[in-house]
Amino acid sequence: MKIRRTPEGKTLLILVFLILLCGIVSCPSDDDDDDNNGSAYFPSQDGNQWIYQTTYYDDSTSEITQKISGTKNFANVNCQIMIETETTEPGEEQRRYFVDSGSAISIYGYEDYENGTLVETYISPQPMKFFVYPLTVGQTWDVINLTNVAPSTIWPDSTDDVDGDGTPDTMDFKMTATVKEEATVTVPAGSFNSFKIEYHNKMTIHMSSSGQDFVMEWIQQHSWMGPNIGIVQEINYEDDESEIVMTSKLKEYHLGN
Ligand SMILES: [Ca+2]
Repeated sequence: MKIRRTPEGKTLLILVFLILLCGIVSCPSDDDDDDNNGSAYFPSQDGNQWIYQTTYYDDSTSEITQKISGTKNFANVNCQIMIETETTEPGEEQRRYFVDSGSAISIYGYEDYENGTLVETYISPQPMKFFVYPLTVGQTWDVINLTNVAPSTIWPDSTDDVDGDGTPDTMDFKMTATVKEEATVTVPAGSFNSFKIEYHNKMTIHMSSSGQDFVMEWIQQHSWMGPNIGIVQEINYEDDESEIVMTSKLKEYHLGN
């Protein structure tokens, strides 16, 4: 998903999960072996496309299209490109850069375009491992695990002086993924056997003013991944599960094989 502001303007808190969404949907690579399970789990062939019905916290709706299209050397890594567009934001496009290692899908960053002009580039301080595969219920892994970094390395729009005392602060940030269950999910595109993955964040800000740590933990998102299909459904949260930011349900998909 694109970077969006929540009602409270907590851009930083939702930025990471927005990046995630793309990686989750698919992530191919040139060194992908046609015989491995990755291509079965993640239909990552060039040209594959998914369309989602999305509902936001304010009940507004839109349609999001994600398409795999080409490759690019991004952050010195040969990545495949996932292009996302949204009906409510004509002219805007986000290109996300992924690698499929054969056992994991990682996102390296993204570029935002407006009417064909590059307006923002984000390189993740660490590749973000959104999937490992094959998925099994109960497995868990670190998506990203950063220690003592400047807040702006994770959230480009964030100040590095979070407590406002004139001295930059540092933070730790860890996102953990856990496969919660295997279940059948019904969306407009049909009913699919899926794995429900929970993405949990823990953020620790080391405040220079007090020497204290500010710690925040929250569930950022649930994704239902359908083997051979892609992301079937996704729900993103604000601070916890009671505050839904957006829900996306698969409407149609076009997979070449
Ligand atoms: Ca400070």
